[in-house]
Amino acid sequence: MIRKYIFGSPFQTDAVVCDIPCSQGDVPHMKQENGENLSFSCQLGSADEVYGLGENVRGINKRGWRYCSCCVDEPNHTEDRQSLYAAHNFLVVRGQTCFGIFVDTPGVVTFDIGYTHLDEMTITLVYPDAAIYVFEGMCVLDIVKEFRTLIGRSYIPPKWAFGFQQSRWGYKTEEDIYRVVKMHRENHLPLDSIYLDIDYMERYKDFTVDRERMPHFEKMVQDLKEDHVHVVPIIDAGVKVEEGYAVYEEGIENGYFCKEEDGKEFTAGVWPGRVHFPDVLNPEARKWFGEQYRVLLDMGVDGFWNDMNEPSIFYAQDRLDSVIDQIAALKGRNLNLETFEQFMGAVRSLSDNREDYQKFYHQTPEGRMSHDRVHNLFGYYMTRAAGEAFERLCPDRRILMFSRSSYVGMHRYGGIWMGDNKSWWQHMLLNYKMQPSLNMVGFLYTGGDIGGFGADVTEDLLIRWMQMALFMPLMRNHSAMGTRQQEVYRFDNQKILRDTLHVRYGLLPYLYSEFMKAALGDEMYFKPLSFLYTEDAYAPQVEDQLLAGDSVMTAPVFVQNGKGRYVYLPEEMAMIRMRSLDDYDTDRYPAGHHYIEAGLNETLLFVRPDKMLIMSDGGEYTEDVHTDHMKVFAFVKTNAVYEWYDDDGMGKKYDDPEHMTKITVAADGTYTCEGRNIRLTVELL
Ligand code: MIG
Repeated sequence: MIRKYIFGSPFQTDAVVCDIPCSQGDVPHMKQENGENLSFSCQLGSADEVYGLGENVRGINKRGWRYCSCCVDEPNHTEDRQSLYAAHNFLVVRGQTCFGIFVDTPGVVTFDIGYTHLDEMTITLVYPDAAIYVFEGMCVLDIVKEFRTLIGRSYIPPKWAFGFQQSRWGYKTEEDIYRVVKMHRENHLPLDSIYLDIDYMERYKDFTVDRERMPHFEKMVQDLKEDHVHVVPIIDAGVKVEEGYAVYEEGIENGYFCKEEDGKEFTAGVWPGRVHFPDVLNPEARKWFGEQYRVLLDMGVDGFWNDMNEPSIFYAQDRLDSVIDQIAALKGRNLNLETFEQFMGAVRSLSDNREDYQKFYHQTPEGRMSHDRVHNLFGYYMTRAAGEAFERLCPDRRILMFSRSSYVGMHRYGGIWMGDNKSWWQHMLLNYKMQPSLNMVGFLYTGGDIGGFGADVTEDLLIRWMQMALFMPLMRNHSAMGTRQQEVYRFDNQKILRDTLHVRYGLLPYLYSEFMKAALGDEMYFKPLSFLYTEDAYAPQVEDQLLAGDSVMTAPVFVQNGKGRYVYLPEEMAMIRMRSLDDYDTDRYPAGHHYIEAGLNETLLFVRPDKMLIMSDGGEYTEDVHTDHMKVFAFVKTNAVYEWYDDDGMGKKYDDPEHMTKITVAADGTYTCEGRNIRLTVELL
């Protein structure tokens, strides 16, 4: 049951794809207040749980903190933050009553979830214009599905994007790129793609290639493709201000950049120095910006990542000028506590200053809008620009696309990565917890930088992180310039990392199948235990175990020097302690709490009763993974059935029933396949 309420005159965000009639009267479950700001509150029962908000800090149960939807380039994903790169204004309250709420507004929204008062939740809108949707259902999963149906089908990447991907800010030349790929291939470390960060561009200009560093860019893309490796370049939001640079000149000529009150282009500083922002909220400008991706598509590229699109602002030109004046005035003075604070404050005020959002405008179909009013849409619309262009330019082919900033609705055009995490054990756990929250709001193709972006990784952290990421759809190792090099071939225990990677390629048929079924059915791929085991009183407390697809529960080791971990089983399960594709042991555990050993080279997987995990024999790239023979780990009580989805991984005929194969395994280990005929080796658990 979905109800829609309109407040003021909301901006059409296109988050929602279904037209539903508006309800009259009050928003159910919430008390409305029209104070200084429009707000809605409700009491929380002591046992109520609150889920949602997509990409944000803290737990899966969001209770006990205040969060803010204001997309920001925040490199510190610590507990004291309130916003990261995204605005995902969807929550589900589960308690005496179960309901969901989606606040569709592109301005800033705050969520006080038991922060000011332990037992109260208040949602406050900075601008009182919004469409608010309320969902009622029997359980969280029903509500999520209602919401997901409302916002439309999630983006589906090409199959190769489920392989292992290597990235680092700091690969500068063709030689760098070839070498990284060669090191993977030579050491039999599976790989499907390699990333280009900002250094491939000519002076950080979007849609250009630095021909000194990469003189044979097209050939490199082609050579690597022959080696089954896809090259994925970064695109930044800001367009460099430079005479003679075609993208800049065209944008100026046609008025496609965001402008200030007086009509001149708004100038910010980012990587290239001064930039203008493409006005992606203006449909014509969006189309134009999307067309630019063609330059790289024509060079053979078939994947992109959109960065800095909160948009990140190092400085606004006018503020920089005034700060420089303020600082100059301090020259020669004996700075004390107060004046030094002034100095530091002035410098700190430069980046991502919300006041700057009021200085520039978008030319939207609903008229001119201050950026501040629509701030949270920028990353979404930049990625939409690309997604719409891909539909026009290569309608029958999937292109890999993911973004840093996002809003609900963008999930139809691309995935996201979780931004600049650090090489911290805590961040591995944080990224794990984000997965189900992101799935709730439609983002299925997601993942965090494996090994951590900032700070120096340790070998054991990388190993544990790789194990944790075995089921993350976007499995990418990425790190920042200046940090310890963290490609898998840099470490002593290469065998563990290699075996883990081969396990990933073994898992691909299951992972892809579960991802596709979740995408096509508007369901969650990663679920917290409490969503499935709704009657289990302990399950809501478990935030370091997740269900990955329908058959498997994962329980990674999240602490340094951990030699195992406590695992909670809401029902009897069969464990696979996996060291490599052909080295593992198995055991059954009854429901309850268990301490289970897991050495550094071991990953714990749990198979649910009457479910199975199908595994290929592995491969060194996705096309090398064959499915004519598979191994089946089946935990059969009476009869285990698996619906296996597979397709060519490139085309878009997703709903063809040909893609489904039904595998049934009986208690004696005999099996049948309906659909494709595959040879199975059954291992009863
Ligand atoms: O402010 O392009 O999150 O993945 O390597 C840094 C350089 C800009 C931030 C991205 C990160 C990327 C980096 N970018």
